[in-house]
Amino acid sequence: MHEIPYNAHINFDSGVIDDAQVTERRLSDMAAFYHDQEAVQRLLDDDPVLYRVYYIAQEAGSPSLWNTGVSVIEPGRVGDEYIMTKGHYHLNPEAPEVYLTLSGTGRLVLQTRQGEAKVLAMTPGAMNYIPGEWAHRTVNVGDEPLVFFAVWPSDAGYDYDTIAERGFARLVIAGDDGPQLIDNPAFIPES
Ligand code: S6P
Ligand code: ZN
Repeated sequence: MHEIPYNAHINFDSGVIDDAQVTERRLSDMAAFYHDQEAVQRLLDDDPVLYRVYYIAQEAGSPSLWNTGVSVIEPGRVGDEYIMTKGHYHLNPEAPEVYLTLSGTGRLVLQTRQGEAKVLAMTPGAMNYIPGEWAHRTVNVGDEPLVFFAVWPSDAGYDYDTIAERGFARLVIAGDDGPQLIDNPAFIPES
């Protein structure tokens, strides 16, 4: 595989990478991922964009080729749940990932198929290491967009189905005193 050096520019405030590809997720793309379905129905008419991912992908297939990207998660809530990503396992459990928060305030929710769970803080400068076997979801708990850079091997792949079917063990919701971590009553463990 012939790799070509590249130079890209990230706007640290908006998260936009010039000339990158973009994936846009609206509420309708992920309605089932939120636990308050009445709140989802109330918001579906407007169908807001919840997050965008600007990315530069290498050809899939080799762990030595890395994809890079910036995710921009909008602030706000769906019911008492903060706006968040779908979350996924990598299909390749040997493909890890690194996140670097550029702006905003978030939580990185992690779990393994064996039932271990962790939640890490995301504030500007936070560097989060995600081992290959850990599912990962980011949650914007602040009032401004959560913007973070990510780098991951091009052979990682995405398993969204497990999360769609079983959910995450922990949810980040808005409590009286700010973000609060609760057990997800609808979570279905794998083991
Ligand atoms: C890719 C990496 C991120 C996410 C992005 C959106 O491995 O973890 O670029 O794709 O934050 O999240 P999701 O769960 O919708 O892909
Ligand atoms: Zn990932």
